[in-house]
Amino acid sequence: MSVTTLNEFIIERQSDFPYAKGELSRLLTHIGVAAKVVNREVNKAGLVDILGDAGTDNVQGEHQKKLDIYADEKFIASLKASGECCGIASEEDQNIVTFDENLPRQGKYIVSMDPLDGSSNIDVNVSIGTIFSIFRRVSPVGHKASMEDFLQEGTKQVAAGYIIYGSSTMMVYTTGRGVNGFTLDPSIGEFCLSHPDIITPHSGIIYSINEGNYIKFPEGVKKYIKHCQKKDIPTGRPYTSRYIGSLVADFHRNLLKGGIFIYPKTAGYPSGKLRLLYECNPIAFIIEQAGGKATDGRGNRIMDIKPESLHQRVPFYVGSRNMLNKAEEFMRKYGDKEPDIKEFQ
Ligand code: AHM
Ligand code: MG
Repeated sequence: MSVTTLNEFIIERQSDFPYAKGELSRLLTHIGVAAKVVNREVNKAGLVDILGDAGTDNVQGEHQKKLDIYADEKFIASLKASGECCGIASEEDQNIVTFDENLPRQGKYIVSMDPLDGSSNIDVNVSIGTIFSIFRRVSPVGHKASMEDFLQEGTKQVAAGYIIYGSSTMMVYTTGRGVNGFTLDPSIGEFCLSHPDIITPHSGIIYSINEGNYIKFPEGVKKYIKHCQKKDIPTGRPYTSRYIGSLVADFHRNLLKGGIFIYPKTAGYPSGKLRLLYECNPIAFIIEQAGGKATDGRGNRIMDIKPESLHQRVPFYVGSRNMLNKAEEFMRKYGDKEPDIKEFQ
């Protein structure tokens, strides 16, 4: 049986891009290497003293776990070493990371990433992930990366993907020519092509949303949830509710099985919780390449939103096309205004 490793696949696909010089390929390969290093630590999280709070807060004011910091450092080091990446935006860093050395400044790409997403799940052995989004820089090569490199619309992404550290570890990515998934074979230490040309079902039977926030949701979302729960045998309803609380894991399941994931705006999170640059845009690129859809629930395509700041949040509706269309119909009909936070204080 022949196996295609991630590195072989990346090189094979390089010729998809007529003027490619292997730079993006090198960048992707370095992401794969960092993923393996992080995977090793995630796997032994329960064994070593790396588990637990680092005692610092990240820019969102959320508590950082030690593994978040470890993953952040490893991905930054690997991207820098690739020589192809001139700057990084990370959930864990307030400002963009730029480099003084000549080699990375010659890099033509920038990367936005969430090095370890779903980190509240680390110490309970639940799947977590890394999410990344790659753009060509717009600032001149040879200089430091600038903010405008990062504030590009998602439509300009040249590649995006995620790594899921789950019951097995996988890397799923797109360069705009479909979506492919690779499973890490721990015995040889290689990501092997296991899910070629992923297409998400047009309809599904899974809805994923944090229903603990129900009373804080806009009316349209409440009504859509009730729609999902209502019996209607021809359409497969009632749908089943699945919510891990780890975006990569919730999305990965829905991508393969069909479903909808929603993190709407809520009283308390008037722009939603998830971050446009390094959570929503890369996931949106993947779902569109797999035949699905990603919007803000108001008919605006996520990848068309012009980012205004590095850690910008956006309401996020992503998944199977038919389910997205139905959810948006409810939003139009019943409204997307979140209740006033004062009601809950
Ligand atoms: P994080 O980046 O701090 O880990 O937060 C993002 C996570 C996502 O993985 C997940 O979809 C969401 O937060 C869950 O939020 P909630 O616990 O509010 O449902
Ligand atoms: Mg995150």
